[in-house]
Amino acid sequence: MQYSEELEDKVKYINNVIERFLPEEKGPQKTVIEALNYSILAGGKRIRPLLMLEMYGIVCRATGREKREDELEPFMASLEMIHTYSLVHDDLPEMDNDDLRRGKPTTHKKYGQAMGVLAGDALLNYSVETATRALQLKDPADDWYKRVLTAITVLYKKAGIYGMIGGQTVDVEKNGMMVSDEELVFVYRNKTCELISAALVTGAVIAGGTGEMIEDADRIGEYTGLAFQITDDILDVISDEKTLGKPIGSDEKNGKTTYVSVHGIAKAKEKAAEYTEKALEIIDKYKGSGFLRKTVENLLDRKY
Ligand code: GRG
Repeated sequence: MQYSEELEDKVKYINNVIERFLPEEKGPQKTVIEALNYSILAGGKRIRPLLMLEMYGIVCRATGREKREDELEPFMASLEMIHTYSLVHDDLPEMDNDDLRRGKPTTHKKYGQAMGVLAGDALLNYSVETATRALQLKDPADDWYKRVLTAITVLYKKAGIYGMIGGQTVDVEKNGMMVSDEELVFVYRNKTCELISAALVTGAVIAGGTGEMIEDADRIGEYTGLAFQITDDILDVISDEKTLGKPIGSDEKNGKTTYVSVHGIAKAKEKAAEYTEKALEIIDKYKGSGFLRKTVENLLDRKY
């Protein structure tokens, strides 16, 4: 099968998983559930669940553990909920104040600001409710509870103050200021890389990977995340609103220092390629990692 067909099948499968875990739109709280479902079903590349799925398969192969994708499903859905909440809150007037996301009106534009805040909160809370459903999947007798609790610890640490929220805090506080290279890397590592690492590490943990495999997953995430964020900075300058599904020039509008504003497009492309190469070096240690390799390579040439 061609890479693009395989990708399409996998994204279709991931979308189906996400839909299965979403709450029913009923009850007096129906509006917030509608806003939650609207935000997560608005589209998106589903990169994080895809990376999780690939790392899970690679580590199952390396450890000889039977591949049972159903054990990963609550985590794929949960991580996409965390990611979506971060986008919903990032778009709020108090943050980036954007009207368009994934080609559709942002959640607060469609449902109002209060529902925008609540839908983000609901997504984060529901992500925990979703991840903990994994506990019901298997008998606790084997090491299943240990793997699930380790994965949950990884997910929420990397999404929290020592991860994504920490990076976003510095990003918000430094808005409109020149920042040093060191501060910029801190923001990128935390705001972007930690959630990408969370995907890969969760896949490795649920597959019962060794310490070395989990460490490798974390490093692949860090390098892929740095390349991903620099590419995001480039697209914010060179793409267009229709392709990107969100307004371009948002970094400049918000007075943000980015790798592109400091070093220019050519150097940014070089740096993103360099980080991608570092991720590929680790990926190539593993048998059956061809699809992950191609995915990480393709992120460099993505158009949105
Ligand atoms: C509000 C706590 C909080 C955090 C916000 C994720 C984030 C932190 C801000 C969004 C803006 C931004 C540039 C984030 C960096 C990560 C990134 C490039 C997100 C976009 O991810 P994609 O391209 O989006 O995977 P889709 O729509 O494809 O899922």
